[in-house]
Amino acid sequence: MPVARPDSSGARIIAHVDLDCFYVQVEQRKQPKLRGLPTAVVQYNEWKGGGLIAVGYEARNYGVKRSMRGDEAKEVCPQIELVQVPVARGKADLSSYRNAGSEVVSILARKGRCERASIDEVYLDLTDAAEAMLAQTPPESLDEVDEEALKSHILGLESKDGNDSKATVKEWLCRCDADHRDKLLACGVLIVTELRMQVLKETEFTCSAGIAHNKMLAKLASGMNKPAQQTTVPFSSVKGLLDSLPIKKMKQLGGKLGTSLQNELGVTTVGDLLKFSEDKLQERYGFNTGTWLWNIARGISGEEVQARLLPKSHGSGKSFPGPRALKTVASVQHWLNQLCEELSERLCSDLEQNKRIAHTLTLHASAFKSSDSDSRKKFPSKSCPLRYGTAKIQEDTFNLFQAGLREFLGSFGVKTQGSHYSGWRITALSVSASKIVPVLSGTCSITKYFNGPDKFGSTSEQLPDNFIDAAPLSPSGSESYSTLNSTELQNELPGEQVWIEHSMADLGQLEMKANTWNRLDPSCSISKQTSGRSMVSFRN
Ligand code: TTP
Repeated sequence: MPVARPDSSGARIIAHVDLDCFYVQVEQRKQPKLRGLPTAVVQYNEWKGGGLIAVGYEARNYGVKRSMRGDEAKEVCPQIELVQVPVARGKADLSSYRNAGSEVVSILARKGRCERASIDEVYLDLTDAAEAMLAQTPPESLDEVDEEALKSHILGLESKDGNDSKATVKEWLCRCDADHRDKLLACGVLIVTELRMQVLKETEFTCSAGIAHNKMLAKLASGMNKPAQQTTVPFSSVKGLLDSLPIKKMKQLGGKLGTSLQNELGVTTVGDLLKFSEDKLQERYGFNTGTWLWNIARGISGEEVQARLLPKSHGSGKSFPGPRALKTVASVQHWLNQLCEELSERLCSDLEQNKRIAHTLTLHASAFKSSDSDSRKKFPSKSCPLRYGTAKIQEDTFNLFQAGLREFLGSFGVKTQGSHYSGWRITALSVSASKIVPVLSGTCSITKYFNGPDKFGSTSEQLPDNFIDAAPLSPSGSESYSTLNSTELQNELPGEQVWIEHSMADLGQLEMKANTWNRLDPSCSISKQTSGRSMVSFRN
């Protein structure tokens, strides 16, 4: 459930930056001949031309939508260019998109605290940069304002006296009589313009942005004018914005909570919430959620921009819809091995590049019993401490699968071992690594991560990963960047921790030398730097 956080005392300047038709832009950069042409990216699945996962703006003008398959898109736009998602290990490979997202993040992070919210979305806290600009070069002191900044949308601002909109925007940005909040916001507009132009220059990608006094409003604004535009929400226009905003469009209200507000309180827009007292909302939805609802109706949100450039978890998944559902243990093991290989590679590069180590391995699956395909029973998610090394991850994941399958079949009263009963089908598999923390400098601490006491018997905990969330969006590989929203939490399958026996008894005595790393994972080797810090390198 959403949690209310008090609004911070001073005015903040928060931006939400969202890349436009992201996968399409990445593919167009790879193949410049596609630029300007109606283009879409399709999933790795040949059926009816594959499902569209990203649609370029030229194609949208012809009526092409993400919900279509390639064949349908060709009907509405015969000249459409369909690009297939890159493939590796028999499944989609999202690494080029992930890396492209990282390029953008590294540029945006130059101006303020930066939180990577998804593969192509970033929140920025630009308060300090805006305060500094206001103190040194306030917009009112500028003779010229960048043309791109003048194209900004300022909510609630109307052209007057026959002025064209650029002149009106300039006047708003450079007002001497504006209050401190609006002056800071004007600085935010100029800073975000500069950042977006820098992203375009360095990466060739366009992005859109929302600039406001909190994350919630910035996120709402960034989608209002796309592509390659930015929208600002002055304090004075917050009420107008929320009054007409359909309740389900609000972040965290797209799911059950939004439906409950609609059905039980007759709320259709966020503004309708203003009719209810905080007490009433608390009485109906609990203390925290009640206060949160009362706050969002007024555009209040104290949620901080977290300093986070790296994902909170890594995941690799694949779905097997319809006739492709898996029905043998061997086929499940085959695919788990592929997924684990990808996960292990990503864990190793995270360790190498970012010096981070993951602690928890989780398996999620979707399944049904062949004689009972309508059943709502869910395959239980299972977790265990994560051991580095592809073979170990594969072994542990397979054990998690077997534990989950036994429990899943048990829920139907089937007492047999999963491998001896053939009446099950698997329609999706996903394996993820979470609880990722920095490796403290020094070899001892690295040893601790591999052999520490928390390796076994750790307690059951809720994990930030969520198959329901991650798999349908990008069944091929996911990264979780931010905390789950309420809908996701309501759907979340907590990963149950499973005790797995390993022959690790000797690891405690191992010294952290290069050959030690080779024993931990033959695919990783370690070299000692002159500083005494350890570096992991990888042999292919
Ligand atoms: P979005 O930001 O939702 O969309 P977009 O960037 O394609 O377009 P827009 O300009 O409207 O923001 O998603 C980012 C990328 O994530 C998208 O390019 C492809 C991928 N994606 C999926 O793979 N599956 C999905 O269901 C969605 C929504 C996105």
